Amino acid sequence: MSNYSYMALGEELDKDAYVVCKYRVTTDLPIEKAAEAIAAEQSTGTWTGISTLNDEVFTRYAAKVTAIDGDVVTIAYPEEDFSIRVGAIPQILSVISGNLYGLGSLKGVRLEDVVFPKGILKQYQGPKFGDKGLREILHRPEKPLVGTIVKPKIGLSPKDTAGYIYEAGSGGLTNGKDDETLVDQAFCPIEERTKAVAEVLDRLREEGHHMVHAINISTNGQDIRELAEDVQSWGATQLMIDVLTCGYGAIQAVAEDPRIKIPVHVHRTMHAAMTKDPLNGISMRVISKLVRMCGGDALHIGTLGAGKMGGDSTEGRLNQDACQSDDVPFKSVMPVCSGGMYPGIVPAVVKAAGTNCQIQAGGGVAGHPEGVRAGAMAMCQAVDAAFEGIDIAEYAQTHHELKLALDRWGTK
Ligand code: RUB
Repeated sequence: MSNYSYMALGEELDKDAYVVCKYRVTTDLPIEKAAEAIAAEQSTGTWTGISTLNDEVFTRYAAKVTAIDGDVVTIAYPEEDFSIRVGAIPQILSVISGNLYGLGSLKGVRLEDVVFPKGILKQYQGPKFGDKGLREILHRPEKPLVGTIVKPKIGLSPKDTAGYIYEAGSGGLTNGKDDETLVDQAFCPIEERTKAVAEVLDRLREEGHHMVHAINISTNGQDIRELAEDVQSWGATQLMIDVLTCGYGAIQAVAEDPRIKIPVHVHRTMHAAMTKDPLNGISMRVISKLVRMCGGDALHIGTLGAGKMGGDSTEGRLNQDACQSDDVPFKSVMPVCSGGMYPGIVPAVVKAAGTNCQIQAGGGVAGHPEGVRAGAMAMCQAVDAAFEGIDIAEYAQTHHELKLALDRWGTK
C-alpha cells in the first residue's frame, strides 16, 4: 500500500462524479484496512508506497472508502477512472471487479451492488424493446408471458424443434427458446432450425396466435454480429445470447446494431460460478444492471426460490428491480423466471415476482403426461389462475391439462 490514505469515511460525495460499489468482505484484517486495500489496488495504489504516485494523481483518481457497515464496505471510484468515449464494460469490470478477488489478505469479496453516474450511463443505449416492446410484439399487454425451452437441450433435428414449437404455440405459449448448449451443431444446423421455426411461427400467426422463439447465436466475438443478421434474415423473431460465456460486449454489439430489429433474450449460463457463494464473487443484481445497460431485452433472474436452480426470493427481487427500476435512463428488461419451473409452482412465482415477467418451463412442458401441447396448456392455465387470483387446485377441477400436471408434479 502507498503512503496515502484511501479512507474518506462519511464524506458527502457528488453522486454524479463517482461509480459507487458495495462489497461484502471476509477478512482477518481490520475491516478498514481491508477496505483501503481494495480501494488502493483498484485505483492508484499497489502493495507498497511508490515514488510515482503524487498528490495530484492521488487526489484526482484514488478510490475512496465512503462507508463501512459490518462486513459491507462502500467504495467510490472517480468517474475519471473510467473510459470516456464508448461504453466499455470490460474496463469497468477490471476496475470494480478485478484484481481485488486475488488479494491474499482477503478471504472473500462479493460485489453486491454498483451505481453508475449519469455520465457513464449515457454511453449505453439499453434495451431496444424491453418488457413493453416484447408485450407489444406478442399482443399480450398484462398477463405474464409464458414460455418453453425446447427439450431435450440437444439432439432434436430442425424439423422436430419446429414441431415442438408448433405444439407449444398451439397450447398457448407466447415464447419459445433454444437451450444454452444448442447453437449450430450438425444434428440441428442453425440456418435450417431458424427457417423451420419461422415457418411454424408464421403458421401460428395465421391461426391467430402470436409467439416468438429465441435462436441461440452465442459464438465468438468476430462472428456474432454477422450471425445475428443472418439469423434475422432467415426469419428469426428473437435472438438469444449467453452473456457470461460470450461477454457483455456481445450483447452490446448485437443490441446496438441498428440493422438488428428483433429483441435479444439473455441467458446467464455460468452465472453461478460468480453468484452462488454469498461471500465471494459478483451478485446477479450487478450482472442484471450491466445486461440492461448493454441492451438485453429479457434476462433470466431465477425463480425466486421456487424452482430447481437455487436463489431465494430476496435475491430474485433485487435482480428484478435491477431489470425494472426507474432510476436509470433505459427501458425495462423482461425478467425471465426459469429453471425447474412447472405449473404447480406458478402461484408461488407470481406471488413473488408479480405479473410483469416471463414464466418459462422446459421439463415442466415436455414432461406432461399428454405431451407438449397439453404441457403448454397446463402452464397457461396455471398462469391464468395465478393472474386471476384463483386457487390453482380449484382451477384444475375444470382444466384437465392442469389437473394432470398437478397430479404428476404437485404444488409448492
Ligand atoms: C430450464 C433451462 C434453463 C434454465 C437456466 O429447463 O434449461 O437453461 O432456466 O437457469 P427446465 P436460470 O425448465 O427443464 O428446468 O434461468 O436460473 O439461469
